Amino acid sequence: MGDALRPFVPDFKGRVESDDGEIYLELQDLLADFEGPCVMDIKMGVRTYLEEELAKAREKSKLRKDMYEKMVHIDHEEPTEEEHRMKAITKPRYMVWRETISSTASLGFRIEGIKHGDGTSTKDFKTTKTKEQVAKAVRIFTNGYPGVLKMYLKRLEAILLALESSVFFASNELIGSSLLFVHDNHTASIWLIDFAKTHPAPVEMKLTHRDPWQVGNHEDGYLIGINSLIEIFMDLLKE
Ligand code: 4IP
Ligand code: ADP
Ligand code: MN
Repeated sequence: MGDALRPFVPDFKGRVESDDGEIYLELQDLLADFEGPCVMDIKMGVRTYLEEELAKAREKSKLRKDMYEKMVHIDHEEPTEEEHRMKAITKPRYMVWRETISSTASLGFRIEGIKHGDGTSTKDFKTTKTKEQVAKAVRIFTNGYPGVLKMYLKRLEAILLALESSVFFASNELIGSSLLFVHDNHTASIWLIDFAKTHPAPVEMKLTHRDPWQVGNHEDGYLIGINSLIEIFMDLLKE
């Protein structure tokens, strides 16, 4: 709450303890001021798993049947003969594959889900990979809401500036974190959410959030994603 990113994250209201003793963080409801909000969750970064998950998988590879099932559901040809025999794959194997069939690996972000103003929603973006495919989804998301593309672009540019001056961002690795896009007939905004897999990088390690990831450098490619999004929104505005 003391960082340059404060205007771009939900307000932290405090900790609450439920009756069963579980501790929760109470956050501002970002949808509260919207009427019939349209919502898009975009997962940021070129990598979606922690380095420690990779290290664990290398030590003792736990085989995941559920991830094999999710893989063959999209592409039955993807598993190797051995993976087909075991009917299971490791988590990093699944996560890396998901990154490459979507825009994560190439553009530094991917669309996770969209909810429209009428309440209908879709998470069918697993193979949305190219700039043109992303632009098409954003066109549908914003169709019928004049002015929101421009508001989104302005907000993205403000987020980029804040990230570049944020002490928190410079020293933390953001994995699996999202940008939440919300608009209605009156206004549009974007917030940073989901810091479940955000961790301080080793001390003295300043992250660029742009350099390619190599095991050990903790780079996440967050700013690659911001730049790609800015380019896509600029192109859409020119149409
Ligand atoms: C999911 O894959 C997402 O990547 C989840 O990330 C991830 O949870 C899941 O791992 C993985 O199965 P699909 O989106 O293809 O279903 P998120 O929670 O950010 O959506 P983690 O815990 O890595 O964030 P498992 O291990 O929870 O199944
Ligand atoms: P996870 O991915 O672990 O389920 P997230 O923090 O990404 O958790 O939240 C999941 C979804 O909940 C988001 O895509 C968004 O739609 C909604 N959400 C999260 N935080 C807020 C918030 N502060 N206000 C309104 N909606 C939120
Ligand atoms: Mn999330």
